[in-house]
Amino acid sequence: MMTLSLFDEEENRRTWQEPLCEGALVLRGFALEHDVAILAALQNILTESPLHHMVTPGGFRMSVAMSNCGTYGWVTDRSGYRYAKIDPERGQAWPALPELFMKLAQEAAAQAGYQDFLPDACLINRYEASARMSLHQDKNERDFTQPIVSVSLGIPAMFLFGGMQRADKAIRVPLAHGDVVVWGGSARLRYHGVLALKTATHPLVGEHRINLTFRKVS
Ligand code: MD3
Ligand code: FE
Repeated sequence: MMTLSLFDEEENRRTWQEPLCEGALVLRGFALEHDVAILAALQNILTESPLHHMVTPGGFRMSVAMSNCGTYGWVTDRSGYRYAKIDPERGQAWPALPELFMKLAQEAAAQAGYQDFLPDACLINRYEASARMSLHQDKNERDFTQPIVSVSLGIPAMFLFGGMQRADKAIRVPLAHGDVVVWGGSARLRYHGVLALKTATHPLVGEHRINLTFRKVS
């Protein structure tokens, strides 16, 4: 049987690849040609598992609304941060990770040299104006040699990319609709965050920014 990859016809398309540092590769506009399909798939996921402002272990409501798809979902509440197979809001498994999402994440990871990336979690973050994410490390996953792939959609944001310690100076990286970043190698454990978003409107997404992060949790 012949299988056609979504990307076969675009094998030699030009992508503006921007290495941020060792291990971090920015693929400008990588998700652009699939934006409508990604947003349609997202709509279905969010109908099943709605976005929700979770609470940090310290008791603060997050300004970013979140949901997940895939085998595992990232959750936080008063008892801590963790990955869970069950959406605590519904007491049911998270929606499946769509084939289109898997292909996109794998194709991006491959561009950065990760040929066997098989994400089992996709965290969906939705920002509105003034929403932000403070500096943190992603370290609830088992294997830090696995990259994280992030996809930005909607209104732009200023991403903060720091060092191995919270106090290290952070550089600012603008992320726009369609940008994909592969975070591997030594970038994988660097502190990062997102500055408060400015009010803006995107023709497809409206007044929001959506960020998908694909992770191999288990
Ligand atoms: C660098 N999300 O969900 S995506 C997160 O834009 C998160 O919503 C931000 O940080 C957002 O945990 C940033 C870019 C990103 C994601 C994961 C990383 C950068 C990363 C993990 C390690 C290093
Ligand atoms: Fe993060």
